[in-house]
Amino acid sequence: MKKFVVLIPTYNESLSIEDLLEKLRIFRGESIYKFDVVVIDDSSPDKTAEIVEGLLIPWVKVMRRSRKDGLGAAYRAGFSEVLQNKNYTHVATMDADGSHRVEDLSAMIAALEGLNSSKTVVMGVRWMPGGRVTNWSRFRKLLSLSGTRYAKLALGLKLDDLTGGFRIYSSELLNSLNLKTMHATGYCFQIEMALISKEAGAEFIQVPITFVERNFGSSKMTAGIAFEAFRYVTKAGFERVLRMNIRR
Ligand SMILES: Nc1nc2c(ncn2[C@@H]2O[C@H](COP(=O)(O)OP(=O)(O)O)[C@@H](O)[C@H]2O)c(=O)[nH]1
Ligand SMILES: [Mg+2]
Repeated sequence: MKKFVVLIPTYNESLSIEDLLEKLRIFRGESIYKFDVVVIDDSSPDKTAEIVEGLLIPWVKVMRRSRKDGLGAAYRAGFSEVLQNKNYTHVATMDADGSHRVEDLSAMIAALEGLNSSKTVVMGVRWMPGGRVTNWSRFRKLLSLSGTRYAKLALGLKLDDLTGGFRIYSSELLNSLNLKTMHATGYCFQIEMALISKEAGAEFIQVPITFVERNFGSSKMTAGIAFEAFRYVTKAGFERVLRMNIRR
């Protein structure tokens, strides 16, 4: 029997997190999978962590971190924490702001049935037939689409949404990765995870999702975060070409 834990990184998500947890509570009640949730909070000044703890939901834990340290660092710390619990067979990741819909999570869990390997990644994908983005500015759409296309080409990854963070990893895959050698702080983390998962021989399945831009709070995306991803992909792409030439 599969046992899931859902990781939700938060920074100033006090206006969204309760709604998401309520939707997860309803889904959990109907599902055969009694998953746990870990909210990874970077000491949000808007007291996101205190709000979640105040809800006193037995299957929801808060992992408090001392300062805002980026999405990548939060996820790496979250993975290390939950992998200590050997009961978890799968780790799902999703945003706190309502952009990742609980309805799509159930389709992603169902997609696991079609996988054969023990090292697996289910990718929630906006840029494939059936996938959608609502309420996003043209600029954000362009940034996400061109970022994915560039990374796909440079890194030779046959995946259609490399910057999104709605995924399910098998614990066996995560345990085989050396998370300590990863450096990405921002959204580049998602690209790096896809790349090292592929290098570890993971089997991927893509599930179309509808990404709904947040109604409350604000995005933590910055030009610096986008540039970090561009620099990472360019460097990793050159290294890949060099390796291919050496092998010839
Ligand atoms: N713990 C933690 N979470 C973060 C950090 N930056 C972003 N997040 C969370 O990551 C998720 C995605 O961030 P968001 O700002 O919505 O990105 P966007 O959807 O690309 O605009 C949200 O749940 C954020 O609260 C961070 O530095 N630390
Ligand atoms: Mg968002």
